[in-house]
Amino acid sequence: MASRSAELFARAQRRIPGGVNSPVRAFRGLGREPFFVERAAGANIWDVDGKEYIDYVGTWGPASLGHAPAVVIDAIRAAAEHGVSFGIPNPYEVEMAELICRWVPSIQKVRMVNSGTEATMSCVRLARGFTKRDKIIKFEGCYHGHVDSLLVHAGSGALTHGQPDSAGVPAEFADLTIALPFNDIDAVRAAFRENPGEIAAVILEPVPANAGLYFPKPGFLEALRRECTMYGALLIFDEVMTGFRVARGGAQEIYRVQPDLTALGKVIGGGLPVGAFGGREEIMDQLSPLGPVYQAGTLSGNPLAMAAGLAQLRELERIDGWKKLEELGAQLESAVQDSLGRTGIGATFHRIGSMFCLFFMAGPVTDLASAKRSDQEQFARFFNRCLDAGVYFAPSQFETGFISTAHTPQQIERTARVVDASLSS
Ligand code: KE4
Repeated sequence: MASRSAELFARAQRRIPGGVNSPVRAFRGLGREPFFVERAAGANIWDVDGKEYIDYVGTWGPASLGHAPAVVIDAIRAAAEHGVSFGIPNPYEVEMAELICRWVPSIQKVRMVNSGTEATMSCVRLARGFTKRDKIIKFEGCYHGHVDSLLVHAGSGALTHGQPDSAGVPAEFADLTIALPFNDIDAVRAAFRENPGEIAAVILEPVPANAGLYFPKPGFLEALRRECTMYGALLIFDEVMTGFRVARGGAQEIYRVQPDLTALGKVIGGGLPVGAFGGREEIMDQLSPLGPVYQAGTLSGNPLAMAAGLAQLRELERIDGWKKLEELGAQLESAVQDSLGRTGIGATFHRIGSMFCLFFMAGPVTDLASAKRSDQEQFARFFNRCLDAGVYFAPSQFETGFISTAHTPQQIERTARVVDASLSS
């Protein structure tokens, strides 16, 4: 008899393109159909056929406290009793803005939006309005959501599905985007020299996590900061994934480099649709209604989303969640490295805090080109073995895994045994 997931997927494909509302969920290239989720709690998810998994996707990053944490559920319930949406300024928005500016010193003013895509899109428009320039530098493999001008050499699902340059983006848009290899500061310097006075901003994930996970080389972020300052371009950190996850102040706290604008999302919403962008006051004040750069949103600052995000962020601070995430991440890394040493498999494990990725290639992995040398068939076999054993990793070599504070050392230990068996078979 067909599983309920299979029945639902058959129905979904008749009415939803590819049967999914976001391509990364399609399990393409894995030789299996996606499962459908019934419910999630803590570090676990259950599919509609009753199978339980330890979850390392965490709804792609937002679930830093695990799924459905009581503090978030209670906050949503309390807020909902006073109304679900207003379209009118509400106290939650002020509390969220004050918290973000307190935790991320480079952000003097911030505006709420409803997704990471909106956050990066708004950063780019604001940078163009502030500098009165049109060109943007991005890096191959970095993914900044499905913004037209940033779907050029993009990562994440665009990369997984072989569309790093999406159809439907006019050449005129793409021509204004200069895509360079990550970690190549000479290429950045050359681009600035070849486009004098034309580059509005450089946008990047300070820790790229959408082509698998890899890191800025020592000095790279500092050099970008200097080049942008020298040429009058804005430095934009897309911290939709790293914000509030790798540290309370995000990657910019760890690497001590201050961007001019920061895009945020995921963790900030406690699982509800939230994004935000912020930065220097003189830049942010170019936004309507103060300035000429228009940006808006019916549901921006939605009270339920703000209440959920505030509850999650405050709980992370109360329990020093970042310390716990580091401990759990280190436990997983130690076990995986032991397995790699014992099996002799040419694979590269990268981790920062609770974010991790296992590349099926010997390394080093420092940019998209090296990440793409991974053996995707070996990844697919590994992913399927782990899933069959009840461990759900991100369903693509070009994604990143996430641990939550709800994961226990015992679950990490069980995961390590599943990983070891999957690598050994
Ligand atoms: P959303 O529009 O999906 O909320 O955020 C876009 C985005 C922006 N910047 C970074 C660094 C991101 O990682 C993302 C979205 N991440 C993907 C996972 N790699 C979301 C999963 C999906 O597309 O379904």
